[in-house]
Amino acid sequence: MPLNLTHILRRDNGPERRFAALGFVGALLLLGALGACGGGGGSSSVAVPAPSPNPALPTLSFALVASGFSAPLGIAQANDGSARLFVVEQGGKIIIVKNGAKLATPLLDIGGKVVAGGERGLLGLAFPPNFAAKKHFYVNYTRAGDGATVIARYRVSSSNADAADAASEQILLTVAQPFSNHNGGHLTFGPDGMLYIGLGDGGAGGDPDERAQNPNELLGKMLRIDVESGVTPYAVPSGNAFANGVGGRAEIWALGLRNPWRYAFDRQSGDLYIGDVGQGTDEEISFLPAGSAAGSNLGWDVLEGNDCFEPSSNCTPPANYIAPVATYARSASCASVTGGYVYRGSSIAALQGWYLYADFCDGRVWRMQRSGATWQNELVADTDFSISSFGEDESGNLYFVDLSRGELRRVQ
Ligand SMILES: [Ca+2]
Ligand SMILES: [Ca+2]
Ligand SMILES: [Ca+2]
Repeated sequence: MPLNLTHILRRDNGPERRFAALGFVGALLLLGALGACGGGGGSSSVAVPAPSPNPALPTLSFALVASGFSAPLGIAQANDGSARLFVVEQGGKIIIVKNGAKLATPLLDIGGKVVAGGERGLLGLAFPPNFAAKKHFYVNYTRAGDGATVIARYRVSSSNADAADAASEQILLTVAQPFSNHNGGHLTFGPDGMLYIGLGDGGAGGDPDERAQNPNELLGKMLRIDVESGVTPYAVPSGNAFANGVGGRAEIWALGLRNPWRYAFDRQSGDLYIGDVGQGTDEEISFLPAGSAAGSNLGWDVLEGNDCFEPSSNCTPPANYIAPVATYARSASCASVTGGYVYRGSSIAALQGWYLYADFCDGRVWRMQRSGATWQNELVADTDFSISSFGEDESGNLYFVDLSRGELRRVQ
């Protein structure tokens, strides 16, 4: 990688930028094709600050739960009392982990529908509230053929709780993708029972068609839709930013995202934390407290983190701009934030109420917590894992998957 990579990234020109600016895709491609990024150790050209001397800082360990996954990039749980974890494999399978063991047969295999690789594939999975009665779930995948993002519902088999009916697909939403990268991919239900769909800006670099700030585009947004009301294919909650369709797309909840890679609501407070992958300078975490109104604008691509991006100086933040609560500098070769969860588990007292997040490329793990008007943000581990996603079990204990090693690990 050229030393002036950052400069290239910011200028948004040339094939080097196109490849390197992929953010998460760059990492995935590099991992898949070259093995150059992540998984090889924490030693990189990045200056890693020493962990805080704070004596309350927990010493975390990451226990292996299950291995042998193929490019795992998501973890979900059904909150149905089964204590199962569901690991999303990029190629299209959802693997069940039950009582600490992988089941041989996946919940679902839609490999035939999915184009996988880079930032594409089966990317997201969410179970609705009251899944035990509903017996269906939602996926986000990149469709073979045209590469569009698909949000679909699948039913669990009536005869086997560990199997989905592969023929039950109901497609709720498709979003055309102009480039292969920045597809977002995460799905989660909020405390309001709505499905939150994070979409990246569509791809390339520098949001060339200015989608993230365009309210008439779904790309570069957090969508919020009601998929459980019985309305086909979905209803739009009345509190959305443009719920009546005037001034923008009715599905939009928040604007100005580049490539949200994992976001989560704190199961206790309902606060929303979003990891947004940066372009050339800043990885960032955004925070929307419970009760936030629709229409928050997270800034991209007027801003990247706290820095002006377009224009590169003297930029005017958009209306309803919400600045990130944490940023860190991208390394010269690779950086990609993986947003995590607020820890509500039982085994690590010193992590209680702290939000955990990581960098996919260099394996660093941080915890952060609001302290009055400011945020405490501390490096808690410097690992050699390729943390593609965190997840929580029914009790709030945290896990992550390592994309390159194919492992599910528990934070403890
Ligand atoms: Ca895309
Ligand atoms: Ca742009
Ligand atoms: Ca931002």
